[in-house]
Formats: sequence, structure tokens, C-alpha cells
Amino acid sequence: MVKPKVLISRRWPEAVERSMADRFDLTLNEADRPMTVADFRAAFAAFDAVCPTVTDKLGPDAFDLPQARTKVLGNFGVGFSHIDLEGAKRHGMAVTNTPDVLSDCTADIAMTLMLMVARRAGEGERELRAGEWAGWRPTHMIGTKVSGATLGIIGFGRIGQAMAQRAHHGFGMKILVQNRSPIAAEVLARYGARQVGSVEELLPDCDFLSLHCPGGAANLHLINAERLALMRRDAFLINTARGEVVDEAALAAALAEHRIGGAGLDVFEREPQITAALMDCPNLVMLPHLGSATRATREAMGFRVMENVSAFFDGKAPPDRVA
Ligand code: 8YV
Repeated sequence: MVKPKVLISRRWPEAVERSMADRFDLTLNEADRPMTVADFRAAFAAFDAVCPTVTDKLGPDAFDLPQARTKVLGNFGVGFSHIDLEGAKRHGMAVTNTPDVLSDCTADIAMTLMLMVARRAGEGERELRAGEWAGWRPTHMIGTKVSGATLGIIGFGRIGQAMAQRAHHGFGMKILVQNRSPIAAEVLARYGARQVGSVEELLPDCDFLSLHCPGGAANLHLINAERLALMRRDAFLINTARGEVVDEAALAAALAEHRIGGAGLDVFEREPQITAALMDCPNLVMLPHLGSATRATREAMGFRVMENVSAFFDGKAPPDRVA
């Protein structure tokens, strides 16, 4: 049987690339450079399956070709707001993602950011490495206590719940939830959580706010200047979801003017570019989109893509079809 022609857009963990090469007629992006829109149009004409990542901006222009050979887009990642689903649908392409396997590691990174910014870990490390630590004193680099504080979670899917698990059962935090649909009482009870009706209702009650909702047009600038103004002056914002969920310019202004306590970001509006004003904010911790970046999780993500694409070409329903 002729093997389907498959392209993966960035280098993947070696073990997954090897398995993919056994199963498919595989093409790798050896240079591991982000592909352009023109590269994708050419790929859609030449491959049976294309496996993109978050660095691939597959907007309407990427699907602007008369006829595509590609039948399935096996996205490496759970978020798929970088893919124009209408364009994919027009060409009859199925789209799959990789849920579940990255929930723990993404929640771990959200906890990392929350602890780092509250306990001033980034600032402390910078001071020490700069040779500026004058020694212990009772008033040195005083931070904010995390244990027992109130955490607001926007988006209570798999990652939001993994965050609640850690925060409530590990740190004794009180959990408040805002989600577009109602969460079952038994799910909330697992984390001692209470669901509130709106973002506006949530913000004034949080010591920490962690975002776990999808990106895309629906949540563009969900956290904007008006909503930042509803946060407490000593509250912290954590974003491991998607950059576009937060208005970065408004956040930089709120941080610079100390209208909120601080922030921790793993995702940005224009990755890998960072809004210049954020660079000057000491009360901000930034990571280069490391949410799922562990060997175990990146391998699991790759194998999950393989499972989806294999199912598709075996004539079965891919387990994680999103469109
Ligand atoms: C990935 C993520 O590293 O899965 C996602 O949606 O944000 C990260 O875990 C990256 O986006 C993969 O495309």
C-alpha cells in the first residue's frame, strides 16, 4: 500500500519522528525554521497530511489555493486558534489537536509563574547573579503569600482543572471559576470551587487570576484595560493560555503604574516578539512559551498527532477531531 505523504512543519522529538517515518512517507523541516504562508500553500497542494504547530499562522491566505491535496491537518498542540477552520473546511480538510497529554505540564508552568512572581523569584535571581545581593535582612525582597490565597480561574477545561487541583490540594487555595458554560457541581466540588457568573464578578475577589480559556477571536483581549482596573492593586495575572487573550499594552501600563501586583506570562500577542514596555516591568515574569516543554509531554503530543493522522488514513474517526 502506498504510504500517505506527510509533512511536519517543525522538528519533533526524535522518537516520534522515527515512528512517523516508519508509518508515513514523511518529510521533515530539517532547518526547523517557521514556514511561510507560501510554503503552506505549496504543502497543501503536495501532501496528504500536514502537521503544524502554534508558530504556523494558517490564516485565510494559507488556504487560498484552487485545490488542495491535503486531507488532514494534525496540529501538534491543543490550541488551534492559529488555524482558519473555515479555510480548512472549504478544502474538506479534517483538523485534529492534542488534548489531555499536556494538561499537567501546562498547569505546572502556570504554578511556576504564580510562585515566581508572587515570591519575586525572577527579581531575586537577577539580583544575585548581578552580584548585588547585600545579604539576608528581615525586609529584603518581601513578596506575597500564595498558600491559602484566592485563585480565580478563567476557563475550567482540562488545564484549568489541573491548575485547580494543584492550587487547592497542594496550596490550600480557595478556587473561583468563570467558564462560558456551567460546570457540573461534582466537578467544582473536587476542587472546593465556586463558579461565578461573569469575569466582572470574578476579578475583584481574586488574589491571583489564571487564564486557561482558548485563544482566537472569541477571547481576543478578554483581559483589557477595563478589566485590569477591576483587579485588586495587589493581585497577580497569570497567562499560559494564548497571548491574544490579554491586551499586552494595557497590561504593561497597569504593571508600570502598579495598578496590579504583577504578572506571569508564558504566551504573548506577537510571539516571539515581546511588547517593549513589558521588558521594563520588574513585577513581571516571562517565559518563552514553555507550557508543554518537557520530554514526556512533547513525545506524547507527537504520538497523539500520529494516532490522529493514522486513524484518519485507516478510515476511522480521529480521536481528537476538532473540525
Ligand atoms: C505548545 C500550546 O507548545 O498546545 C498548545 O496549545 O500552547 C503548547 O503546549 C504549542 O502551542 C504547540 O503548537
